[in-house]
Amino acid sequence: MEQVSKWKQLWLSYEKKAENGNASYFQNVWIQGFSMEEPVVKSALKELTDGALGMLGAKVQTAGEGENAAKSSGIVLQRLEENNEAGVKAEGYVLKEEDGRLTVGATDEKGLLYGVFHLLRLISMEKSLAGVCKTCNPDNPLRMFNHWDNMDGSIERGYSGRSFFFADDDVIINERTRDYARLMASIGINGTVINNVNVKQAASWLITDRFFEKVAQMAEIFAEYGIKFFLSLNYASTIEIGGLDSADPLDERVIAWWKEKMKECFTKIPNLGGFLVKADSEGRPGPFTYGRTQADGANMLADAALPYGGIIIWRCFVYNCQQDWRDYKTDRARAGYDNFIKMDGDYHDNVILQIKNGPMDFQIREPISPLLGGLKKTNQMLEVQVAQEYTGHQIDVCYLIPMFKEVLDFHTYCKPGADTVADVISGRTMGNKNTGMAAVINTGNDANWTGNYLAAANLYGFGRLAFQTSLSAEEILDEWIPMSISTDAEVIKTVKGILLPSRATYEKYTSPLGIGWMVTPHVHYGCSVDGYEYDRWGTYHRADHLGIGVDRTDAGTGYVRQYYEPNASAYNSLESCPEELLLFFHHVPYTHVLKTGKTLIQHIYDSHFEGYEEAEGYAKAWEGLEGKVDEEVFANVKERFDRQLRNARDWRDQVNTYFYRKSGIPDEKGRTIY
Ligand code: GCV
Repeated sequence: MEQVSKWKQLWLSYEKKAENGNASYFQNVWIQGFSMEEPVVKSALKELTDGALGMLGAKVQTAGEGENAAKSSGIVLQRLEENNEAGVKAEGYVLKEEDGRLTVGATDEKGLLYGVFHLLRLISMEKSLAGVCKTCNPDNPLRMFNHWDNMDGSIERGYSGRSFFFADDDVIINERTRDYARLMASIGINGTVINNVNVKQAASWLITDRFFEKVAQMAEIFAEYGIKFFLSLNYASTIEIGGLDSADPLDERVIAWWKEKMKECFTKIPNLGGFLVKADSEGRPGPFTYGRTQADGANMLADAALPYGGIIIWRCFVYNCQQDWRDYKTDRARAGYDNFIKMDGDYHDNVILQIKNGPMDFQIREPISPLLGGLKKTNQMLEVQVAQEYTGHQIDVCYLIPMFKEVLDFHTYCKPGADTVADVISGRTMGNKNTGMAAVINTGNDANWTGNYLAAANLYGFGRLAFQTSLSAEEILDEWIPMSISTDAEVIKTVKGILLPSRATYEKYTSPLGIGWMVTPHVHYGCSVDGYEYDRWGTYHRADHLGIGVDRTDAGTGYVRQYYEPNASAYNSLESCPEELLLFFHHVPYTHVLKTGKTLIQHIYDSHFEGYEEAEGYAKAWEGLEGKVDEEVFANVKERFDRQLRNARDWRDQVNTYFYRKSGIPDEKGRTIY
């Protein structure tokens, strides 16, 4: 359903902005060392022209290649030598203004495009370009979006309409394909996987003549914006579309089939970067069926893709989803590490292991996956979820960048001086290049792309953070709000006041202290404290009348030992375990006293009452923006807040009631619990 038509270009709407002396630069635009015919350069020029006209009413007077640039005032788009004074590296850029001349310098076309988008960002934020001097290089080599779009048009865990890549088992190419590519490039995304990792039915045929032509056409549009095209693969393609009876990675027939298939794929889709694979996970086929390792499977595909420079991104979300809840020994949290650590060093150079930020599954609070940095000789990529599967379905406001920052800043202790997750996935720890960040993304065909207009802050924020991991959650909002909502200082303050603490608020009214889940099974929205307690998914809270939590210490499942010291010991002890993760690591009595001086049960009550009140506060603050922000945006977010408050109230009352009934301990403050 079309909801917010005016905002369909999100932060690239190029609406009129304050001029601030910026218009004059656009009288002359010169290109030096780049070809105007090169597709990415063409895109950069088009953005510059459209942006200047829309935001400043300025018409680009001269757009040409030439030496005159050295003398002229205006904008110079300049190719730099690889070893340049400004320190610009691959895909990076420098912006420099001097005496009325503004240079955007880059060593390659992608860097130039990103530099142009940076320039437009400054205009959109109503900053003056005078005196600007900034070099930016991407921190992560790969900055990717993963779409879980199915070919029937549905989106697994999608909360903003249908797919804009697929419908009725076919590939869609329309206006939105290019709009999408522009938006992605504007935040530095350089790779996209368009189909769901659960590859079934028609999607298995994406790597065949049935779809090559359309897929190549889409990939070509992405290429114009410097975005490599990726597909999710069905590991059992040899059986499902290849007519073989096996997918054994060591079977010569399987190897030969993939060699031919890769040749065909990379020839027919020139902008193909490689493939993403979910194997041996949640019913998907994989090498375990044949008694082979994950490395056997990944390496076989990688070898076949190698002649074409292709990479295989192999997911580590491998666990037993047929667990018996009676079994206290098996611990799903252990599974990723247990399945992948043994082969550290065996994965070929064009394999990247893609690791979810936590050991379970994108909960509002989890520890960092011990595989990140646990692997010391293997390319790693961090996977986060911008789609709000467990964090409010883009109904509840939940700005996720603070959580992603925590992940990136986490010290794994894998290598002195280069041990944060950001170090590991940028390649700083191991000096490797096939690394980066991927996000399961929150877009759909809703006119505003993300369902809740405020959820676009997560889309934007992920891209910006993947490019520059040192940006703070607040700095990202300082860009996104003026570009997307309003440059009015009061509006910026209010929207920031809603978004910045919203993750903490969501955490307060949902599951406490790192235990996670407690959601309506399968749907994953709305409270159901025992929803997953007696199920097969390995997702338990183990609450009884005395306490709650999973013992993952030495005395329990031993999961803590997957971390390096001092993390392992810190998590192992009740005293030193960070309290926000207490119930993830320990089974704790309700009477346990926290550092705040409150008992655990009182903390549960207080945080749930607080969380609801905070959500009410945000809804009220948003009401105050009526007339100050675009009407459609206002109405869209207001409607979401109405639903968020109903959800938060249910969570508050169900969680509090559940633990009151289990423990029999009343709320010290005598508030209503049912
Ligand atoms: C794409 C969770 C989600 C699934 C998803 C899976 C994954 O289990 O609920 O929808 O499948 O993660 O990451 O593969």
